[in-house]
Amino acid sequence: MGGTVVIKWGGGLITHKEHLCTVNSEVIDSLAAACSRSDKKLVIVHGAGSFGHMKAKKYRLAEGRVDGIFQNDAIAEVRSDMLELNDLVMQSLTKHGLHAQTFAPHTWAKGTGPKFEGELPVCDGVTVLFGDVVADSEREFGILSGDDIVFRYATELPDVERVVFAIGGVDGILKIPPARAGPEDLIEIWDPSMFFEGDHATEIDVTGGIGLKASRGAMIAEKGIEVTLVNGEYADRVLAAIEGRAVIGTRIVAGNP
Ligand code: IP8
Repeated sequence: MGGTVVIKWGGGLITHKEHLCTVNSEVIDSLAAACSRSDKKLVIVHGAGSFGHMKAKKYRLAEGRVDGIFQNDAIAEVRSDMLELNDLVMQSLTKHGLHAQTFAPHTWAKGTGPKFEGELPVCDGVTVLFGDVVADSEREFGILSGDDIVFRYATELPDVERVVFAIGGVDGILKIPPARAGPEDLIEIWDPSMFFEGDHATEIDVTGGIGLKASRGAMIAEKGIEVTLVNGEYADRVLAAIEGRAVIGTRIVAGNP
C-alpha cells in the first residue's frame, strides 16, 4: 500500500464530446478496472465532456450571471447532468469492487479557479469529485473545472505520491495538434518553458482543455509531486501511471525557478 494518487478522468475520455450527454461506458469500465487493480488510496476527479460543456457554453455559465440570458434552468440542468454522469462513474467503481464516495462540488465548494473556497472532503475509500457549476461570491456562479480540484487535492492532502491525468485521443502532450501529429511528436517530458500547439476545442469547451492540465500539472510538480499525462484509452498505461512505472505519456515537471 502506498500513499494517495489523484487521478483525473478527462471528460473527453469518458463521454462522446460532440454528442450531448452521451457516455463512453467502455472507457469508464476500463478505467474503473485499472483503478481497482491498484492498492493506492485514490482520489478520482472526473471531467464533464458532453454532460457539461455544451450547455455551459450555450448559456455562458462560465461567465457567471449575464444580463439578458435566462440561465437558471441551465444551471440546474448542468448540475443534474453532471450528477447523472457521476452516477454512472460510481456504478462502475462499485461494480469493480471499489468502495467509493462522491462529493458534488456545488454542495461544498465556492468560487472557481485554483483558489476556490471550501474544505476538501475525503472518505476512507475512493474519494470522487467532478467539475461542476458552483456558487461564486462575485459573479453569482461559475464553472469549477475538475483540473482545479485535482490541483487542490494534490497539493493539500498530506500523502500524495503522484497525479495522473488520463485523457482521450492522444498519448500525452504533443508538439503539434493531434490531427497532424505522429508518434515522434509526443513530448515525453514537458516543462512550462516548452511551447506546444494544443488542440483546444474552444467552440465546445468552457474550461481550459489540455493547456489547463499542463498548467495545473506544472503547479503541482513545483510542490515535488510527480505528474503524468497518459492516454486513458489504454488501461495498462493508466495502471502503470498510477503505480509510478515507466509508461508512454508525458511527464510534467516544474520549470526552472
Ligand atoms: O471538464 C467542467 O469540468 P472539467 C465542468 O473538469 C462543467 O473542466 C460543468 C462544464
